Amino acid sequence: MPRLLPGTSPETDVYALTDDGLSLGRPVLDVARALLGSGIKILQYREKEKKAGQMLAECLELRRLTREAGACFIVNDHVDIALLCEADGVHVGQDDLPVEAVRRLVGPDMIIGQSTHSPEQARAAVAAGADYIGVGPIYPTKTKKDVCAAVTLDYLDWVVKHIDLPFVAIGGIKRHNIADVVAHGARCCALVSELVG
Ligand code: TZP
Ligand code: MG
Repeated sequence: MPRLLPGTSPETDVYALTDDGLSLGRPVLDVARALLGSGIKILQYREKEKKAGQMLAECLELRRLTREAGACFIVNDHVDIALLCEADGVHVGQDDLPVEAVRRLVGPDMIIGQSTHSPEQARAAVAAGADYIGVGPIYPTKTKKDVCAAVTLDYLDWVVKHIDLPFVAIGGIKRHNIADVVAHGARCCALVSELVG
């Protein structure tokens, strides 16, 4: 089993992502403290509108808070910031730096996650050396800009059957549907608006 998510449960887990725009005016550090205080063990910093200096400052503090809480800390998009704050991992999308290039920068020990939306992308992520894949959006979501159509539980079923790599289901997952996602084999579910909002 590839390294993933130190300190987290091997059975089911909730993967929380930050989003200042959806946090009802609360600063990201306050939201993160609340998430970690309620038992979240995987936190991704995902802030699309902020400048690099602010992102680095927030990630340095989040690294401290996640370490204190024994939680895994992942930075979205920004390999440089992930390295500078000694995050556990970095998460990239299909239009970001390719996984092989990220690996050259971060070395063998940092977790690399990649978002995937199709069987082809999932297979490519495995071949490229990703440590886990994102699987989604399972349901429609307004949280992500330029998001593709929902991949539905069908793509999740395909991943469960064909991909031997940890994966995180994401996209439109809420209190009312998370049990369905878990019933289809997801052991880790990522939520943004449902948690920070
Ligand atoms: N990647 C696929 S869907 C998504 C990301 C980052 C956003 C999920 O947000 P929400 O609010 O949980 O639907
Ligand atoms: Mg990205």
